[in-house]
Amino acid sequence: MTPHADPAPDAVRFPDSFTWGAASSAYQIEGAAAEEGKGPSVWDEYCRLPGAIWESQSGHAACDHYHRFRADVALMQSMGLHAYRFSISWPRVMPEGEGRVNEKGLAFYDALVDALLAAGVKPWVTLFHWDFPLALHHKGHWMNRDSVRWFADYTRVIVDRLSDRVAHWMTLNEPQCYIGGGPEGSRLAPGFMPTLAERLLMVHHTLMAHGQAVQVIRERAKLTPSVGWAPVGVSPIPADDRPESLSAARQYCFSIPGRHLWNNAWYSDPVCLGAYPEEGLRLYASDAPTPQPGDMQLIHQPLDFYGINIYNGIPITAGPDGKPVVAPRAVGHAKTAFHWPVEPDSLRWGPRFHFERYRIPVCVTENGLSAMDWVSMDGKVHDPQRIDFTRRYLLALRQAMNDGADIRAYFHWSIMDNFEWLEGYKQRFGLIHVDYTTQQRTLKDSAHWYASVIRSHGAALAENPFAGRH
Ligand code: GCO
Repeated sequence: MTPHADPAPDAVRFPDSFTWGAASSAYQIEGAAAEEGKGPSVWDEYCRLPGAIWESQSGHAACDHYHRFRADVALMQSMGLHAYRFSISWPRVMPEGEGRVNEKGLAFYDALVDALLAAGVKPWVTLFHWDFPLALHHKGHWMNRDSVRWFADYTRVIVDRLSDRVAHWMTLNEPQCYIGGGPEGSRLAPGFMPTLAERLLMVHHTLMAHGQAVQVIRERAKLTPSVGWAPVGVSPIPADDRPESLSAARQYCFSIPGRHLWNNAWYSDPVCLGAYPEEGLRLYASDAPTPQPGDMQLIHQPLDFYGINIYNGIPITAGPDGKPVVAPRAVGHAKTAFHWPVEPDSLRWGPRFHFERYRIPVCVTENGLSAMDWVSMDGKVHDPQRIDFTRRYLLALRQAMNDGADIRAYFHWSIMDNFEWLEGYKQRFGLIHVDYTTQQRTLKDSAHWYASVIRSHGAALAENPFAGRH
């Protein structure tokens, strides 16, 4: 990472209408995993599998947010958050995933939404953030075309109960991850290893479920809804200033780089353009599903925003033929505690490329880092790297807006330290530190700094947050 001069305040101020938030997901923070009628998800079962999760940890207790949400909302209010992005646990509301509704589960989200509104924090709801109902997994998971109906029925229950107070909706979080984006499939729950053809069918059904959920929201929401989704973003970064590298990076952003599912366009083109990309149809060939009449129209529903989760990027340069070439990163480049590269320009180019292709307003629905945070002897949690990281990424996002991209919101991942899937509690992403033994919350220095950024509509990004320190 290189130092650079502090920008002028008016050069970094965001529009007053810009939404500043923070994010979480149900399984990662709620706990109460078997309480008050909640049914099991694939994660509840997967965490019992020996060796699946670091030190055999689980989301069974997590941050106990289910019981502590009022105090947590008060902390969000103290930070001046405009909005809070959280997910709803499908099996907490429908224990078998379909049919029976658990009133106590619905009542929890009712109370959470009311607490947020009373605190002046807008609820942004993600309907699915990986915690697939175990009972439906046993009926075929996303492999079963019935999953489209299951998800639509679940969406209807939530919209009927909450849409008089919730106006912002995301259907799916990161299908690239929960379907198994990597070449070897997915080590995430449920931990099965379908074939490429099976995973491509699962993607098709999950995209259809997205589309039908959008229809349900638009048909039944009481408040006029703003509907989007939250895929992960593969974010190429031009590795140099040559125009051909910019073109190569833009091309790479929507390419299908291999016979795996870690890409943008195989998911986002059907959703935003109504068709699978030709490059993918050629590459996946007979493994690609054959859409039934009406499938692609169902998937291609109008969206009000394109949510995108971006943490880092891929440096791309143009080869002699102008085609994208992945450029090497500098030896010793900056990394997070998760060993992810720190690449602020991913938050310039990822949102910009997606806006240029789909012409839908972009919301950054996740961005943040894991750091080695602990409570210092003074009782505070000093996390200068989260401050510098977030400052750099937000300045890059502001540049995307100067480039002409319509960016509407930023949700920091995460509001609090939480269960980081296969890593258990080893990775701390939170603006708020959680002591998992006592459940004590401590606002980290970054939470106080982020509050100043929100209050100033971004102008505080112009100030060196470490001025005066040696
Ligand atoms: C994801 C998920 C989050 C993660 C976060 C850090 O993007 O993988 O949406 O649940 O916890 O991104 O990995």
